[in-house]
Amino acid sequence: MQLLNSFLKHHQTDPELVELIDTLMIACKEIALQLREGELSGVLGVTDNTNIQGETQKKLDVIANEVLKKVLLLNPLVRGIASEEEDDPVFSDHMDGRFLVTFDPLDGSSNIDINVSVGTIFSILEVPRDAGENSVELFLQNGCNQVAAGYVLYGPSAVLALTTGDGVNMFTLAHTGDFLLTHEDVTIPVSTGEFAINMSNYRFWEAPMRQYIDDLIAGSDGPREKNYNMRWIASMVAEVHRILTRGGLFTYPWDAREPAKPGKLRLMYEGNPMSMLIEQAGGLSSTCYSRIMEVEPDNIHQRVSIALGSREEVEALIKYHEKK
Ligand code: P6P
Repeated sequence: MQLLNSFLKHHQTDPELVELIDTLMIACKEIALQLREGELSGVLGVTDNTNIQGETQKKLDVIANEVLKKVLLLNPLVRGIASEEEDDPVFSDHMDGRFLVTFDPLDGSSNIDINVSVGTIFSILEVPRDAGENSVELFLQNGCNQVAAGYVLYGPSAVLALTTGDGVNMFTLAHTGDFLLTHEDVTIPVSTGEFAINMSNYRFWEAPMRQYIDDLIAGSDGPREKNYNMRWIASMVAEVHRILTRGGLFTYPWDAREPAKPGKLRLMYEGNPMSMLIEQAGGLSSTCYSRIMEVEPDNIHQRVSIALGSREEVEALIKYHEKK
């Protein structure tokens, strides 16, 4: 089994990017250990704080955020970080740092207290060449500018899914503390019979989304002429991992509960990194109207409607919205 570090070097990955990924994995290993302890180390449950998203922070949200922030800001390659759990970007002392890292430290954290899979999602950008002083503008780059993206899924096993722009590979955390290559050149099946959506929001969706879901549920009796299965884990990392592993469609579309927001999920540290992984594995990732990685951000915490997964299924969903 090949070690993460030697795999990246063997594939001529930029040595500074390799070093940054190693740093990220130091944090993720610590998070994995804290999660494994669970109730035993008193890290479950909530804090008295609410983050900028308006969500009650879990103890482990804060722990994961602090671990990632600490190790990244100590690395001279890192100019700054942006986190779901931080109101504003946090800059290091390294003004000549080459990279910016955005992350959701513990995605799906509503699942922690029920012992269901959660994950860390990360996206790596380079500081723009013409960058001046530290400002949020340094981060406001579209998803095509990402130099690397990935997640660590803390499930029955801890698995890193990583792309540096040359395909997707997965590495499993061994008891030795090493990430070992376990899935090389991951490719998403072009078609699928499985979709993931939170059905309780049905009445709030746009008509094309309701029609699309109605037709999936109609199965072989309906216009799609095949039966579908449904999943909803309420942990995007777990849903995307399933899709990378066996195909599928995941969507969290715009809904009328908060019509001013384009969607629930965040572009910079959920939509973009997951879209890079999905596209690098041969899938598609869309707002239902346009490619997510081409959305120009104007806010570090901006939200986006997401539909991603098996190419043919995302294309079918987009067609329902074109008819609109
Ligand atoms: P809902 C987790 O909070 C998250 O950001 C994603 O990981 C997940 O797919 C979604 O929200 C779940 O949202 O509305 O079903 O709880």
